[in-house]
Amino acid sequence: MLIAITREVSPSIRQCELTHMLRQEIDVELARSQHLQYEGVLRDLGCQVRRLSVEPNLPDSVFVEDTAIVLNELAIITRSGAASRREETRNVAEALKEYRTTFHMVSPGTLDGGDVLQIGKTLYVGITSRTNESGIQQLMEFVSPYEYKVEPVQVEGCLHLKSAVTLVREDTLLISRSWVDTKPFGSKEYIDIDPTEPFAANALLVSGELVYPTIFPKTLRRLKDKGISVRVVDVSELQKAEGAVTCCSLIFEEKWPDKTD
Ligand code: CIR
Repeated sequence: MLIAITREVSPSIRQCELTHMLRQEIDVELARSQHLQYEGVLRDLGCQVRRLSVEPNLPDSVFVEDTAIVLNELAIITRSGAASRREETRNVAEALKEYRTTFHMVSPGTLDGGDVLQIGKTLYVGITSRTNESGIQQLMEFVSPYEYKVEPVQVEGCLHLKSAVTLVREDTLLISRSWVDTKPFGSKEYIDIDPTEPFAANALLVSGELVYPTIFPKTLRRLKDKGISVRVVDVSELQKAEGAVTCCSLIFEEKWPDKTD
């Protein structure tokens, strides 16, 4: 069984952090209904959605992906590069304790989950305004006993590594080459986003199905032309908060036999 941890959209989402986008009016009710539809798609794809309680004073708390890295063997509670987001980890950590042994990142390390792209036993980690060297070093120390490899990746011009590149099928990456180079990822198949849709590289792969925003029709066509099966969701209001489809959930296998406590 796959678990998807999510959190209701905060009523304060209009005060969200923005780094590379201009502030636009967010329709909070519409954001909530889009988020419900997103959760519905995750359920359709076999996830048991576990929704955490709303955090009225944490504007970005719907973006749970940034608060933790969940691997089969362990979970790491991150320390966001945005000070306003550090409180978000509290009840995510509580929830994750039921499923995994958890480790906590500490100062001066910072890392956002949006900067970690897992491909098998390799964790590609974006070096961004949210993720620093100490965060990457701590991540390496937590995961190396389990034989994961951590590969730092330079990212320029966008918020997170997964704003620039995501896995859309085994060995196939959807990429914005103006924000990240293909070199660190080696010999994979690459699908380039349509250049008129700069935010189009963020896609969420769940059980072999791709969850993808409605508002990038040209890139969507490129995915379909490559034979990729896509479930579209309208997350336009969440995109105004510089979020997209990976950032609204933490998805993992419920049971992992090696959990020690
Ligand atoms: C932030 O700037 O932290 C939020 N407004 C957006 C976070 C999106 N997170 C993600 O894509 N992993």
